[in-house]
Amino acid sequence: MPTDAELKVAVLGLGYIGLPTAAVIARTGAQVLGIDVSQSVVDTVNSGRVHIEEIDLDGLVSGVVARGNLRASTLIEPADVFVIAVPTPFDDNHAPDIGYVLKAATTVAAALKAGDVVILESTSPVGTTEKVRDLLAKLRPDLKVPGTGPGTPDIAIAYCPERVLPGRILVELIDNDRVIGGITPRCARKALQFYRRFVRGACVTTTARAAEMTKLTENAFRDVNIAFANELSVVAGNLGIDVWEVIRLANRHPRVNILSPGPGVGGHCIAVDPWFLVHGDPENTPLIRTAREVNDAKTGYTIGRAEALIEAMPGAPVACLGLAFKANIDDFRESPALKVAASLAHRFGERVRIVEPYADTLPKAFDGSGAGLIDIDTALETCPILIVLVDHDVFRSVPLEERAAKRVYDTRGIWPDQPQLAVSEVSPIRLAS
Ligand code: SAJ
Repeated sequence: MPTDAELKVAVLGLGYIGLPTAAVIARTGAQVLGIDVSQSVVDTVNSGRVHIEEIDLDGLVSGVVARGNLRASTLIEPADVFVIAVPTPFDDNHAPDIGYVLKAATTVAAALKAGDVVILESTSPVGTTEKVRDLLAKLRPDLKVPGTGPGTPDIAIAYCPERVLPGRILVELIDNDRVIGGITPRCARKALQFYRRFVRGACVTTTARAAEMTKLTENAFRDVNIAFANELSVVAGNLGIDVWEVIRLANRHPRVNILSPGPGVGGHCIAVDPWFLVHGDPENTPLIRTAREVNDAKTGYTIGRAEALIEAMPGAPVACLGLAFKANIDDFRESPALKVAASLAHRFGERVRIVEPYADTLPKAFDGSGAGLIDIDTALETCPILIVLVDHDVFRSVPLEERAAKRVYDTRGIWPDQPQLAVSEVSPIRLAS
């Protein structure tokens, strides 16, 4: 293996995972080339700036670009290690689409030479790394690929899923344990040598298929557990019981640890990845499928509860607190909070005001609704109805005296001291999928 300074790494896909990964590897002194299909992303990175918000990423990227350790391009170049970090979306039937992965592998094939290591990091259905191997074998018959017959292969191919949490990406890229699955044990060992250069957490090797399923399992575990909390919140809501108090009390049991209910599950991982498991074995995944359906249905349920509260006070202004898919980030993609707020805005028009400290303007979903963007102080002064949709710190810290007289639907449980609505004021609503 080359020294850190000699090592050439190509990272395909400069998104939420690829760009931080490229920058962290560049910080070790390696020569990193980031590849992206978007010229504007390439130009932004080459000027030392970032196109995504992530804590400390801007400083890191500007430093490694200035030192010449990170460059970006739309075109592939030879490298020692190729890391594929492109999206894996699903279609309307929840079937995974690995088209971007195969396209990236085709790009890699053009630059591949004996001795290289190819690593897939994108969340992928089980069997994808083998499909990458088969494609490379087809496109490069001059190279002996692993797992296709006797003899030492020319290249190594492995799957190593990213597991970082948005908002903590740079910390977790270094500190989290990594699961490294090789097409063969030798492939896993080659990939392990690469990750040991920048990962402080333990690096554990296995097969590519087990590593692929491990990644899907982690996010399905979280989805199932959030679904349990969301189902409880519906039952408790219909009974007029504070679900947050019930969860706090139940969690005092030494072997109970219930997650938090909310307006649904957002982001591009937990709401997507469990479907890859369901699609792989539809007849044997009733629990994982139902959890997905419960979490999706929680958004419609939240809209129904909020509408009932708003209708009970005709004409009163309503503040929706938060649009992001989770606390303290500016990411609105697949956000249940945004879906709830936009639905209320289109139904109740200019009565609805949105508070989102991470937005300068309202997203397109509000076009034509009449809703406006205001700050938290104005909301507290002017809106008798508050719908809490995101647990941003700035909302959490509003003291009781500023909200005690409000009618509040707190979908995130950020204000445990808030007076509860009487059972008679809460209309029972079915959680319909
Ligand atoms: N949520 C709840 N209740 C909870 C926890 C989360 O309603 O108790 C909601 C959040 O508000 C949000 C959604 O779930 O809408 C997802 O948020 P998250 O913080 O659980 O996860 P992500 O999507 O930001 O990141 C997840 C992480 N996976 C796990 O924790 C198992 C991260 O480590 C993965 O790297 C990431 O998915 C990914 O890229 O797969």
